[in-house]
Amino acid sequence: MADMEQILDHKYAIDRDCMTLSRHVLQQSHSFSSEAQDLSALMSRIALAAKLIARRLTRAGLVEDALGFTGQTNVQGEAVKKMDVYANQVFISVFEQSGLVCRLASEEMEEPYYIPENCPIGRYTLLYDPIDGSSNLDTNLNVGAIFAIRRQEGDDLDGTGQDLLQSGRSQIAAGYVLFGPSTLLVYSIGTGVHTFTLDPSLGEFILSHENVQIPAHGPVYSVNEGNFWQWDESIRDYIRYVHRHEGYTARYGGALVGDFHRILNQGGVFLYPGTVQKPEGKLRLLYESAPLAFLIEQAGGRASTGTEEILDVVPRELHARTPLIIGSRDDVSLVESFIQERQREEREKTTWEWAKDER
Ligand code: P6P
Repeated sequence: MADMEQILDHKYAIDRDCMTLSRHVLQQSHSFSSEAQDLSALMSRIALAAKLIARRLTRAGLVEDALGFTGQTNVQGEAVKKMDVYANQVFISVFEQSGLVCRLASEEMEEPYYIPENCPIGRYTLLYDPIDGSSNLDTNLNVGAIFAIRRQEGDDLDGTGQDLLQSGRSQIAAGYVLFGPSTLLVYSIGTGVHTFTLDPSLGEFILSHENVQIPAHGPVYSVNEGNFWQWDESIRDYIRYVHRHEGYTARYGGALVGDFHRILNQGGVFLYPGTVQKPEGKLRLLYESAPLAFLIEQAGGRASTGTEEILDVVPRELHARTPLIIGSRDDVSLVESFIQERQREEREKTTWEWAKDER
């Protein structure tokens, strides 16, 4: 008969493999309320979407019509990849017949998408970027999916999602899927940030890192320096600073989720500032910056436009963009200090010119 020590050894391993996403959400909710049950079911559906997309990605080079462009452009004016369309549909399909999500708002769809049979009982809206970083697809580099869940409040009378134009503080859950060597699902319902790793042999996401906390400072700065010529002088000041001080290292993968995941785990800062061509920046608020800002604050970090907390920004339209500076508390503040210094100098210059004109 096995002795107690052997039984306990098995128990740890079995318990670990039993810490699935749906069980963890209920444990984090400390409740079996209807909302807790809803969140658990929502996360399970997102996990199913992640598995379906991961399965296609791992075989994309072998599957007819999986890679390459569709020849269309999306509402962002970006060329649409076949995988963008596939992943967008996967998220829709996993929520049909769910009774959970009445409406989905996606980077790939100009207007929100309604699932009539889920409305009005469906009490939630899913906002998502189904494949983020799709420029990496054809070279087998990491891509991601980003999601946020908001309660379905108010009436979207004209179907354009005007009721979604609220700050990120109204998110009740957020996360991302990182399709890399492992498929990771990182989420928060406001009780910390937790990482799950897909075990393909089980077909389950299993808890691999609970209560992720970002260091107050880290060595990594992640930005596309090819845009240097397009940046505000204050951002150039920050880049010149890190070029001239020891202890910094540049990492940029061209896909937000992978760059963010590195910062979350190692510390540092990711920046996508406004440019001459895109003064508001490139990244979208509702389904890219706001979900990641929700996560980073839960992990002890910060997310800013440079002058405002991302989670306080109220968008004027569904696909609104914002500049994004996100990561370790001290590193985000350092970038902001260069912006504040330039603003101070500008005010002094204006005052001086005004005084000179008065003389
Ligand atoms: P750039 C991918 O298209 C994306 O939206 C983000 O995933 C990524 O951080 C950014 O754009 C990269 O943009 O201009 O550096 O190629």
